Amino acid sequence: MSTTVVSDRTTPNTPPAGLNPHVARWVDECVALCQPEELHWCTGSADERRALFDQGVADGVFIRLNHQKLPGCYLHRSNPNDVARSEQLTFICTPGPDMAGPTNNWMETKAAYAKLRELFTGCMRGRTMYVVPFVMGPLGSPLAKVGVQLTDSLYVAVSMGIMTRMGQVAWQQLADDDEFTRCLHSLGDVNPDRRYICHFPLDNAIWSFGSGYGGNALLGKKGLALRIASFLGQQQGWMAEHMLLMGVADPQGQKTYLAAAFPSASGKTNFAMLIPPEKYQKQGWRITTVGDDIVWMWVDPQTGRLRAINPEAGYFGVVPGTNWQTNPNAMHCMTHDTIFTNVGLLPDGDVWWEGKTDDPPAECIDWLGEKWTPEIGKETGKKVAHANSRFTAPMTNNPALDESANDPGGVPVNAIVFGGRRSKTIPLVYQAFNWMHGVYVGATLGSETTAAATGQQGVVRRDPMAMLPFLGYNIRDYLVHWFRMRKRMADCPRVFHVNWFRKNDQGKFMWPGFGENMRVLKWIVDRCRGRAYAVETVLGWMPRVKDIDLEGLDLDEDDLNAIQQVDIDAFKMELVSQEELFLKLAGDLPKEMVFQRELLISRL
Ligand code: OXD
Ligand code: MN
Repeated sequence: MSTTVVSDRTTPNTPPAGLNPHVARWVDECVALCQPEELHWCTGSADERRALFDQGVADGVFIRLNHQKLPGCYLHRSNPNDVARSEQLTFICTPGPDMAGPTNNWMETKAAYAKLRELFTGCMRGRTMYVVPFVMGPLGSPLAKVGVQLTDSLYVAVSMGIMTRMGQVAWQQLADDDEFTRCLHSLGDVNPDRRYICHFPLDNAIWSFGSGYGGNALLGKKGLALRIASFLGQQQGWMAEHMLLMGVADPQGQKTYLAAAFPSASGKTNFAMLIPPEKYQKQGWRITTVGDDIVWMWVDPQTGRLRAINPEAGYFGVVPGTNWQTNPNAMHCMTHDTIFTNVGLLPDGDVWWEGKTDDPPAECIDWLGEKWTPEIGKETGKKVAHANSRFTAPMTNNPALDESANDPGGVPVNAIVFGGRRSKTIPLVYQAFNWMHGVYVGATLGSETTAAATGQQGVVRRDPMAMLPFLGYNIRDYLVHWFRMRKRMADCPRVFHVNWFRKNDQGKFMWPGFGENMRVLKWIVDRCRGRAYAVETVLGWMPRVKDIDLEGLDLDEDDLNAIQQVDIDAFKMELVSQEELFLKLAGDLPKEMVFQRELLISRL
């Protein structure tokens, strides 16, 4: 860990003129607690970023990549025990357990502060504390929120500069207000036994100790923009969701915006950056990205329609499997000014991960910093990159960035899409009958677990609205909030469910996915615009085979029928497996959920 004096290289390293007195007081308190050797007030300037990278290289936090090939790019290797979100160590801290609800880990507020204070005491001795002011959301947006993160991780400070609107702008947005999220973070000794990610929604505060992993340590992201914001949204009548946000321009030039919730590492970034097949491009279809992970939505009082912003300013995407075929826009994003975490290092200072190219390199250094060759890989089963290795890149690197990505007024939401990672039972696409049914579809979303969180992979778990790990309060109140949002809207988005991951009996994916998802997207957009036909089924509205364009695909109508097949017996089993969620909610199940389940049973 750094013990160098930053102020030599990144002056001025003093508090900004006219520092907000509430910030000043809180920083003083945290300095007294953590006892850092140095304080670095981040300004967000390009000079500062360069200086921090230089220092990171000197300290061994970063490896400078080949700047001829990858200008401004760096590699970071994390502690091998710290490569994913630690859901079992993530807590909602409130006076009583009911506020946190049955799906969250709960700690009593005072007990949590006492435990954490002990850990934070003196934890930054000999280290630099970075003061990182940031804004979540376009500047001036009615929903934009300011946070200040104090951290002893240079990697975290630099990453926050990519993922948020960081620096001077945050002081301007905050002015003299006391309303900012107090985010305290320390790497501690990166020991999983002393790792706690604690949220205090009633205090608008997050304390994270013992991890440098993005989802645990970049506190603007999962902590502020989802857990704290979901709580604030419920109190104030808006929504914070684990969703991508994309625009679909049709050949007439009309844009339809979709917000889509898929669980972690299940293709949100790929879908948000989709490039339509050539035929569609020629017709004039174009996809633009507003965001790939989080949306904040509110009802415009003038129109009664749902609008949304992406609170983030960058992407923290999974790299394995990403290449110029599967996601060219993500590859563009990574061509400059990107931090790669836990990927392989090639002899020429480039990077590699499984799936980047068909053939592995003859030799490289793996994510653990050890020599790797295909022979070693075969013998030991070791991978070059960690399965949850990541890229961190500014959204301005994306050639398909939506023109409204920085618009404080956000974009209208025409459709909400829920999607799981399901190898069996769940068809490619269907549309919910209405909003209330759509909420039920989202609430009962099931998905196979991935490497984005520690724990067993590939088991189906219920992940309501893909928010299970990110809810800052009781799931009962969250579902009621979703149902009640209907009353605020004069016209509400159409709701859909998709599954790109269905497999046949041979274990092969039945649908090609990636850019070809455009074919499903077109049906969704046409449904929103009243241009596409659908048949009523037990699940909802479904396209007929002829409503999905298969031209140019290696699939015939029978294949599509198989992908869309609804097996009633399998669905009855699906209902039984939903009981896992219903039992957790027990007596607290919102009545709308019970009614929707009864209706589904009666249809089956
Ligand atoms: C993420 C996640 O990193 O959901 O976005 O884990
Ligand atoms: Mn996510």
